[in-house]
Formats: sequence, C-alpha cells, structure tokens
Amino acid sequence: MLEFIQLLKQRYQAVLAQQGNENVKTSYQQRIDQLILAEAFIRKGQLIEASQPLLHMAVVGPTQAGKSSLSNVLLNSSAAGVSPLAGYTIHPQGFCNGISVADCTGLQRYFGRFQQLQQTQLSKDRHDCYSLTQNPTDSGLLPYGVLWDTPDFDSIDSATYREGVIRSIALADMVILVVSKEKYADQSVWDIMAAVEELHQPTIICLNKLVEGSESIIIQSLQEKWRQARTDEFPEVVSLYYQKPGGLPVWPESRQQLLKQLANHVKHDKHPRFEQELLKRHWQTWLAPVFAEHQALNDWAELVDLMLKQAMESYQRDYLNHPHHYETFQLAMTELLNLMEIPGLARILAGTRKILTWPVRQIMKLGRKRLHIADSSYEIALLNQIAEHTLIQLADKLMDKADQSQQGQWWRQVNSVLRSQRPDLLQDFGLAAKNYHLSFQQDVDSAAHRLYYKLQEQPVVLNSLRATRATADAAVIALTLQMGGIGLHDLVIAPAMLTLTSLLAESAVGSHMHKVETELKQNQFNTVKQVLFVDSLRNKLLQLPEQLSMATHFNISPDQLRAAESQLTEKRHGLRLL
Ligand SMILES: Nc1nc2c(ncn2[C@@H]2O[C@H](COP(=O)(O)OP(=O)(O)O)[C@@H](O)[C@H]2O)c(=O)[nH]1
Ligand SMILES: [Mg+2]
Repeated sequence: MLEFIQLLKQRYQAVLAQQGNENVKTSYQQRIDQLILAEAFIRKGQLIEASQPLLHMAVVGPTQAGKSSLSNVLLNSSAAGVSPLAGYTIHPQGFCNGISVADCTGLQRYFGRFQQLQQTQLSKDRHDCYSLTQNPTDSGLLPYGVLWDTPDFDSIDSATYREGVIRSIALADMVILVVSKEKYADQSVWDIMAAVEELHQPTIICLNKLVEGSESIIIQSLQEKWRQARTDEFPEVVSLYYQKPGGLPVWPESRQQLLKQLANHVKHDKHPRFEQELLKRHWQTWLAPVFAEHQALNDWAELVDLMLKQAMESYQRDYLNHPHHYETFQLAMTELLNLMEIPGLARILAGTRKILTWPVRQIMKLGRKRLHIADSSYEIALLNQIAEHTLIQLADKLMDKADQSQQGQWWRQVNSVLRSQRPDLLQDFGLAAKNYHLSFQQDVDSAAHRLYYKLQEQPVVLNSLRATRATADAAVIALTLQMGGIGLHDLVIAPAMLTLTSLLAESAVGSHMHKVETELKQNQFNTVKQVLFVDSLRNKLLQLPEQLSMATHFNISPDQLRAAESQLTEKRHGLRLL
C-alpha cells in the first residue's frame, strides 16, 4: 500500500506540473498534501510495529503563534529556536524528553528521504531534513517521549517546507495546537485540523499571547471553528498569557498534569484501523482521475471492438460471401486438379508438385511463385483496404470523443498516438495478412485432399472428370497460376474453372463439395478474425494508450489499482483489530 500511495502521489505531482487549470491545480495540490499525510501515517504504522513505540508529541500552529516559545517552556530549556521573524523554524526539530536519542530507533526509516542532522547543521537551503536533540532538563510538564517543534504552515514560504510539517504531524501521537489571538481564526489552521482528524490524535489547544479579559470570547469562537472543521469533541484549551518581561508563555499551575493525562489517551493498537479508515475515506477522491482514465480505456476497448466487428462484417460481405470475389475455394480446386493427375499434364505438373504440396516451413523457400499468388490475391488487397478504412473511422470517432467527453485531452492524445502509429500498424497488418494467406494454403490444400478422397470413392465421377476437356483446360489455368502467368483472382472468372466447379457441384460429390467449401470459409473467417483483427490489430490498438504522455496522465493500470484495492479491503492486522 505504501508503494501505491507513493506512486499515486508522484503521478499527481507530475500531472500537476503540466496542469494549466487553476481549479484543478488547487484540488490536486490538496490531494498531494493528503497523500503525503497518508504516506507518513502508513510509515508511522510501520514504526509502531517495528519497535516498542515511543510517545511523539507535535507542537503545531501558524507562524509566530509561539510554537518554539512554548516548546521551550514545556522542555524547560531554550533548545528550540525562537525569533520575532516569521518562518524561523523550517525543519521538524525533535527533543528527547526523559528518553535518549539512542532510543529513537526506526525514526530515520520513518522520515525516509529526510535526513537526520544535528540541530546546528540544519540549514535554510535544505528542507528535507530534521533534527533530534537530547533535552537536558525536565519541566515535569511533559510525559517521556519526543517533543517536536514544527515549522508553520501558513507563511508565504511554507509551501517549500510543508512536507516536513505534514511528516511531523503524522508522526505525532498527540498534538499541541498553538494559536495566538491574532491567528486562531485563520483558515489555514482549520484546514490542517480538518485534514488530520482521521489520525485520531488526542489534542489540546494552547491559546497564546492572550491579554486579560479577551479569553472567553476567543474560546467561544475557537469552539465554533472546531465544530466547523471537526466532528470529534472540542479539546481542552490552555490559556497562555502574554508575559512581557520573560517573553515566554507561562504554563498555568492548574494544568501541570494535563499533557501526561492526554498521553493516556494515545492508542497505538488502533493505528491499523485508523490507517485503513483514512485511506478508505479519501480513496474515491484520490483515484477519481485514475478511474476516469480507466473508464476511457474501457470506452476505447469498446470502440475498437465495434470497429473491428464492422471490419469483419465487410470482410464477410465483400469477400467470403461475395460470389465474384471469393477465390480461396477456387485455389483449392487447382490443388484438386493437381491431385487428379490429368492425362497429358501429369509430367508438367510433376515439376510443380513440390510447390503444390505444402509444408509451412517451405514457404520461404518457395519464394516468388507463392508470393505471386499472395500478391495477386484480391483477399489481401481487400483486407488491407478494410484495415485502412477501420483506422480512418477510428480516428473520426476519436475526434468525436475528444469533443464530447470530459476526458477530451485523453482522447485527443490517443488520436495523435494513433496518427503517428498508423503507418506501422498498417504495415504490420499487411505483413500479417500476407503470412496468413501463405499459411492458410495448408487449409486450402487439405480441403483439396478431402475432395480428392471423396472423388476416389466415386471412380466414375473421377474418370469422367479426367476425361473432360474443361478439366484439362482448368488444369492448364491452374498451372499458369502456379507459374505466375495469371493472377489468383483470374481463377474466379476463368470459364474453365467455372465449368469444372459446376461439373463437380452437379456430380455425386456435389453436396460434399459444398460442405468442404462451407467449412473452409468458416475456418477462414475464424483465422482472419483471430490472426489479423485480434492478434495484430486489436492488441496493438488496445496498447496505444500505454504510449500516452506520462506527464499528463496517471497511467496507473487497472491491475495496479486492483492490487491496491484488495490490500485496502484486506483485514490486515486482523488480530490486533480485536
Ligand atoms: N512577550 C512574549 N512574546 C512571545 C510569547 N510567545 C511568543 N512570543 C514571541 O513571538 C515571537 C514568535 O515566537 P516563536 O516561538 O518563534 O513563534 P513560532 O513561529 O510559532 O515558533 C517571538 O518573538 C517570541 O518572543 C509570549 O508569551 N510573550
Ligand atoms: Mg518556531
């Protein structure tokens, strides 16, 4: 799941960079933040599983609210850097309170590409790092664990170090939200609080920089804000009064135990459930553009299938069932003539016997003569024409889709991929058609043999055929065809061939001949469909969307999505959920 969320996040980042529409940009940026949060929360789950979990506490809030100042109060030190300048803290800074830095195993793994540095090594030029420092003193206010002073999320520069904020919030088992009287109503504060609700972190709000008297109105308004952003209970508020001389907030006497009590509400064992809830909650939104692409893929497959169905119909109408165009059976008849050994022609035919009997491996060796048959084939010319026509029609339909569909961009790009691939597709199809035609001669040959065996059972018919002039003439035509003297299609209209065919049809083997012809056609239909329209054209067409620009599309395959979704519904940690 972690890998999938990372992949999705990367795809969003890539697509966002190319996106021109401001509204789309904003919602994609929001999803990227959610994905960073989810990714971090999954890593947090791994951290909990890998070692004895420590308690992590995050001090979060808008800039200048006094997060670093409050961290110092809670740590009873001056470890966290405080400044009157906004955006002073820009890295997550952890302070080990009552535990040692060495106890924090697995933290580097949690932070992934973020590097752990000494606090003094943190630099303005680099945001993907964090520090972990031993706190030398103890205020007694904090439970043992790591207190994280975090960067703000609202200053102008905060976009550049936002990931650090999100990562430290997702790491936290409990959250200390610091707001000042100036900043508590800012939308950015409540956006963040809404975004982390599914993390189920026990939370307190510290209302800093208060002046006497303003407290109750602000708390009321805070409550309002909380209710708008969250569905869980309004947390404890700690009022911190502005202390001019010290420049530090003062933690009230009456709340000394508050944070330790809050720690009791941390439920590490529920993390897997929370994690799953978080993913489920956002899944549909995050994957909306991926679903839309998959829908487009389905539509594309349907469109391709429809076009190919029409193509097969043309092939059937204009070739297989066309009385003037169907030449394959005539070719079987020429093979039959050879088998019949027409007197007088036997010797000449013997020379071509090798050509007429048909081991496929010999195809290439046979060379020119057979290719001549393929070249002169009306069937091949027609098939190529149908393929060309199909691609033109597809391009038209793609244009329609581009205009009508919400995924217009997707269809436009498929169209341009199709345009650039069209010559190759047609060339491949042409080659496949030629190969089909050559190897189908085996079937033609076996149809001829079946007819010949039947004729042998009817010596009277066989002998009378051998004796007719028409048969001899037809045999000459067949021979001429083999020698390249005429084209295959001439067979269909050669009077001698027609006479031969009708002689056979009217003879005792007539019905058998029709049966052989019908089976040959059926077999031909299936072979052309599979070899040319499915294996060659359909498969290549369906793969075209894989070549869409990665920069503007998610290109997450239905299989990848299915695998991730099965993990989502899988009862992981089943025992721990109980
Ligand atoms: N006088 C006084 N100044 C405070 C108090 N809390 C914060 N400040 C000042 O507010 C500014 C911002 O504080 P800082 O802790 O750096 O805020 P952060 O950006 O949230 O970390 C600094 O100049 C602090 O000295 C307080 O309670 N009293
Ligand atoms: Mg700070």
